[in-house]
Amino acid sequence: MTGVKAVALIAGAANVRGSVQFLQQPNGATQVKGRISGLSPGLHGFHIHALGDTTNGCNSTGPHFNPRNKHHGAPTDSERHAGDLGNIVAGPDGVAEVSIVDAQIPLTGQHSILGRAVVVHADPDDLGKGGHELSKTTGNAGARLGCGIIGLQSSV
Ligand SMILES: *[C@@H]1O[C@H](CO)[C@@H](O)[C@H](O)[C@H]1NC(C)=O
Ligand SMILES: [Cu+2]
Ligand SMILES: [Zn+2]
Repeated sequence: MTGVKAVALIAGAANVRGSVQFLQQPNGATQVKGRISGLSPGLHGFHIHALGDTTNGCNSTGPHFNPRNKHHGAPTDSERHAGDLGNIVAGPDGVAEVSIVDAQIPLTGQHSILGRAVVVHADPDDLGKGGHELSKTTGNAGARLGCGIIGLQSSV
């Protein structure tokens, strides 16, 4: 199914704010576009987490979305969580422009990301390769600075 659109409004700790849009493409991949401000300059882990629950802030959004029971990895790895979108990069102004296309985060079907959360972290995601005890589960990306629940957007 194409033309499905979703949006997540990012909020959380301190001044982290933003908006991220998801567009399902004809080939089944999902285009992710947005802008997140209030970050420290540099790399920040960026993932789809399993739950759309912000009862306890971004901490309630569960682990990385992982419907195929894989280890954490890079977006380009075959061994990766579906939710592993790697890192976004904030400039000196603390703003990250998000532009990603990924084949494992559909907006329809059994492994849909609708109703789940997108999360931006304090630290870089080591993409599973940092040798830290958390590398294979979270990429050791640190605190959850901001998040938003992925909801359907008007299709016109
Ligand atoms: C989320 O978890 C972190 C790390 O455990 C903690 O420092 C923070 O206060 C928690 N945030 C909320 C809203 O509970
Ligand atoms: Cu995450
Ligand atoms: Zn992961």
